[in-house]
Amino acid sequence: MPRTLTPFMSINVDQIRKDFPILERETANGRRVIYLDSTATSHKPLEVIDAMNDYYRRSNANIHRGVHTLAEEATALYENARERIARFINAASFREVVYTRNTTESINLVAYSWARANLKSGDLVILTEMEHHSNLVPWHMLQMERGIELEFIPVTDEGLLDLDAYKSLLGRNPKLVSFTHMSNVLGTINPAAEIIHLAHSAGALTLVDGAQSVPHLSVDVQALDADFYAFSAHKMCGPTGIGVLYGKSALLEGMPPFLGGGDMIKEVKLRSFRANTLPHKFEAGTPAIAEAVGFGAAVDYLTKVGMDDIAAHEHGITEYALERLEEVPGVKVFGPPAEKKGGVTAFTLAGVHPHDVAQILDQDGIAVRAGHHCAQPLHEKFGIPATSRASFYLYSTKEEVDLLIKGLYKVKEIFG
Ligand code: C6P
Repeated sequence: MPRTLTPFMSINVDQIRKDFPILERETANGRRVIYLDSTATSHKPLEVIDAMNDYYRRSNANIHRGVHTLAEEATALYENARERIARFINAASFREVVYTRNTTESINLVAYSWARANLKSGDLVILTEMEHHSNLVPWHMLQMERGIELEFIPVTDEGLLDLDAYKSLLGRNPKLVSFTHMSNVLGTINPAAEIIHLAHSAGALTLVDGAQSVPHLSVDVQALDADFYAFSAHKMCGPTGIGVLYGKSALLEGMPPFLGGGDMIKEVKLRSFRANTLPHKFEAGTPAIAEAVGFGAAVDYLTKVGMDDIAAHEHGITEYALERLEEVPGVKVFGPPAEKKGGVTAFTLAGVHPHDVAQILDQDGIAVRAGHHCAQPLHEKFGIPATSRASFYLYSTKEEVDLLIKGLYKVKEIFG
């Protein structure tokens, strides 16, 4: 039997679930949605939905352009959200918080702007074997274009980064170490501060893919000493269409603009332009204004609940889920034990394709993701094409884990 897990008491889940209207809905066959796919995207609380709704009802206008009441109000809302997001990750200044579309665009911004200005043929970029495609393909593209070299910190059988191998790679004078803070498949929480410290000692800069860490852990970019840090609003109770690239201001100052157009300039002549100050230099064109407002509401919401309490709650759920999954004959879980991971659990069920597992679970309203989760090389490393993945967030419950386990027994019954 599962042991008693105190972390479940860290937040009042019943109360929290009332904030998320979507958790009330039923699927076509009348089942309550059991949402175990927050790693793909999280649900949005009423505070976020209402903030965006209010923005369109009361304040809609373009920003940084008009002097009329609505334009000034919209600009203030957009910029005020940036300041709250900066505080949420403890950036030294709002100037270090660049709005992008998502984590993918944030990483591409570094690859296009910083890397194309600073890397030449033969320069080494260190990645890891557990990266999401968004932290692989931009570097593949640069490798093809520039002839940079790529090396990968290996993943151990337990699903951890091999730090001894990393230390050896650092002897090859890398220019950049770019790694995920938390794996979207294994759930592994990587020792980001140590990885960054080692990179700096070897003279390399660091870019952290925080798509899975910022939503689930308390992240302090200054304490980590990260040079660049990327994340998306939609995985942390905020809307789709907006993310952040955090960068140390000295680095961002020295980088050429990414996209050219309105708002990113100070002055334009027929044959030249002067770029705007930070962070606007990297924000060309009309941005996602309502989404920034929603993003601000999302960090307020997470702050109110408490990031440490959210992490403790997810830890409790994950520990319980791992124990219960182990009970199911034929289930193989990938990744380290609960103390080294966040609320993501990828698994296979012997003899059943992960897509079939997901489809049968869906008949009972249970939403898990199946596939390679945009981490194909990691799946190849483990010799499998795909996994099923259950992931948890602040609104996940122990009862939902029980329903997942019940669903897996049903899958086994169907497949004999
Ligand atoms: N992972 C998943 O189901 P975007 O799409 O840009 O917001 O995030 C990309 C991304 C980058 N890094 C990591 C570690 C991620 O998990 C993701 C998104 C989702 O696992 C969708 S593929």
